[in-house]
Order: sequence, then structure tokens, then C-alpha cells
Amino acid sequence: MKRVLITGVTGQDGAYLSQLLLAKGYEVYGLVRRSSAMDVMDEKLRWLGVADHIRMVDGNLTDLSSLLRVLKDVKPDEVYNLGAQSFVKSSWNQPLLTGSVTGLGAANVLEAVRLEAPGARFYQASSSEMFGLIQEPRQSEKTPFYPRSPYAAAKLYAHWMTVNYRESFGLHASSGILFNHESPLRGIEFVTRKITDGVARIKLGLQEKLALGNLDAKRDWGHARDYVKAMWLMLQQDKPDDYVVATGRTASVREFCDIAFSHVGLRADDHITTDARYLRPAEVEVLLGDPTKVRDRLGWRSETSLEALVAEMVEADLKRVARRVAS
Ligand code: NDP
Ligand code: GDR
Repeated sequence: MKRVLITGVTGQDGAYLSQLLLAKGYEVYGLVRRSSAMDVMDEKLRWLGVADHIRMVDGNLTDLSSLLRVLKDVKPDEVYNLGAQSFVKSSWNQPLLTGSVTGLGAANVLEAVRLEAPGARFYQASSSEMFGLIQEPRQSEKTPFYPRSPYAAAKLYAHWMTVNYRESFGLHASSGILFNHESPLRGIEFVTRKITDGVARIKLGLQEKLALGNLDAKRDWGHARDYVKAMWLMLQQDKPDDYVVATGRTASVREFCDIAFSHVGLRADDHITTDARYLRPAEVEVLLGDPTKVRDRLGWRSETSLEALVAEMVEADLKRVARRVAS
């Protein structure tokens, strides 16, 4: 039985990846940082019905000694580094924390793998945010990076450390440059979930308006359930490498709203307002990935359309909000 260690196991991707790997027969270990809310920390894993099958291990990405202990104890075959301060907007408010967790945290995991489990295969959760102020209309593995936030700068450091550890120490270290991927388990602070939660509340008569920031920003949105399959495929290859993972379609926040509101028979224009509080000091205006390499080499493709993704998220939020109202 293969053993896997997942950092960020309590997040959106950690939950879907755990579900995938448990179904494949892996023994799944999840790194969990101590918090005062341990009773709800596995909410996303519970949603997918996998919480009880994961072995939680105590540690923090900023604490190398904890990672060394965990790697020594678990001796995993595969390590997925999904842990991060992942909310771009907060990275301007907490730039150093973001650098420590999202940037140096990855270096800590790489060091722990190198010292305690050098045969393990390593996955780094890189991001399309690294393309930032885009240098090409469609971004591929060859497109130059131009980070636009402390988050993106931290991810770029982690990305190059992954490449460097592969080239310096021969680690089987791969980096997935994933474009935005969403699901009913997306954190409520991200725009897609904020919209689908807002649509549910408005539909159920709990509120009238939804305030957003830049409606013209465009993203290449896929489903997290599809994207974790690409992560796993990368670690099954003989040679480690870097891959862009995307749908190849881009849509604006405004278009996302239109699809979400029309799903429940409402018009977005009647309910959306804008509020400067949600604007960013520097914006990533548009992202559009070129998934040719991941398709040709790994046989991966995005299986969920934007319309199906939005419908699933709205339906899940309608249920969630209705349940909360009833209780
Ligand atoms: P989430 O924000 O949902 O999850 C982040 C996870 O990191 C949580 O489990 C969180 O734990 C954990 N974490 C935060 N700080 C620490 C720390 N100091 N030590 C240990 N664990 C910590 O992110 P996603 O699941 O959406 O994304 C997974 C990864 O992929 C992230 O690295 C993200 O930056 C990256 N990414 C995401 C994309 C997306 O569209 N979703 C696209 C490209 C990259 P806790 O529950 O305690 O907060
Ligand atoms: P992003 O996701 O920054 O792309 O990072 P987010 O959903 O926060 O923003 C997407 C775009 O929507 C615009 N926007 C708003 N965003 C939020 N959060 N709230 C609003 O009210 C709002 N109104 C408009 C933003 O300005 C932005 O242009 C996500 C994270 O998962 C990262 O960790 C990951 O690396 C990238 O995706 C790929």
C-alpha cells in the first residue's frame, strides 16, 4: 500500500485529492496545524465523507523541525505540498506571513523530503498567478512569469525551489502550474463561492444585493475534482516535470455572475453592486491557460464545463443556506 503525505489537507484541493487517493488505495496522511477550532477543521473532508480515513499528523509549514519529524515517521512514497496562505487579497495585508508559509514553507518541505525521504515523489502547488501581468495571450510552461502580488512572488520562489531541488539533488519534484479551480468546497472569500453563496441567499430572500470588486477580471476556471487528477498523474511519470493545468477558456467575473444568477432564474444586473473595498492594489486582469502539454503527455483534460461547475456550486449553496435557515 502506497503512503502519501498531503500538506493543506483541510483545504479545497486537499479534500478532493484525499478522496481520489483513498479510492486508489493509498494510506493518506494529512499535515494539520494546531488551531483553536479543531472541531471544524475537517469540515471539507467530512463533506466528501473521507475525514475518518485520514491519519492526521501535527505540524506547520513554518516549522522545519515538525516537518522533519513527520517525514521521518511517515516515510511517504508521495508528498503533495498544497498548504499555503492562498488568498491573494490577504497577501498584501500579511506579506511576510505569506512569504513564510507559501514561499519558505515549500522550501521547508523540500528540505525535509531531501533529508528524511529522498526517494519520495514531490508535488508543488504552483499557480497561474505567477503569470500575473501576462506576457503572452495564452500562458504555457514557456511563458515568462510576472508576479503581481506578495502571494504570487512567494509562489514563484516555491516554484523555482522545486525546479532547483530537482536539478540539484535529483529529487522527483514536479510543479503543477494550476489555473483557478473551484468547487462547492471553495473558501467563501474567493469570488466564485462568494457569488454562488450570494445567489443562494438572494434566491432564498435573505439579502437583496451582492457587492463585488473588479467585474472585468477574467479567469480560466475549472473544477477542483478534475485538477487533483492532474496532480496525481504528474507523480506517476518516470520523470518529474512542470505542467500548466487549465481549461483553455476564460470568462469574466461578470459572466460568472450571469451564469450563476440565471441558474436560479434571476438577472445579475438587478443584484450586483461594486465596492472599492474588494479591489486590489495590483490586479491580474486576465488569465488563459494553454493545457497542450498536460493533455499530450499525461492524457489529462478538464472534464467539467464552466456552466456545470457553476450549477453544482449554486445547488450546493442553496442547500447549505436553506439548512442554516431551518436550524
Ligand atoms: P485552501 O486555502 O483551501 O487550503 C490551504 C491549506 O493550507 C489549508 O489546509 C490550510 O490549513 C493550510 N495551511 C495554511 N497555512 C498553513 C501552515 N502554516 N502550515 C500548514 N498548513 C497550512 O487552498 P486550495 O485548496 O484552494 O489550494 C491548494 C494549493 O494550491 C494552495 O497552495 C494554493 O495556493 C494552490 N493553488 C490553488 C489554486 C486554486 O484555484 N484553488 C490554483 C493554483 C494554486 P487550515 O485549514 O488550517 O487553514
Ligand atoms: P484569485 O481568486 O485571486 O484568482 O486566486 P479570487 O477568487 O480571490 O479572485 C479572482 C478575481 O475576481 C476578482 N474579484 C473578486 N475577488 C474576490 N475574492 N472577492 C470579490 O468580491 C471580487 N470581485 C472581483 C479579483 O479581483 C480577481 O481578479 C485564486 C486562489 O485560489 C490562489 O491561491 C490561486 O493561486 C489562484 O486562484 C490561481
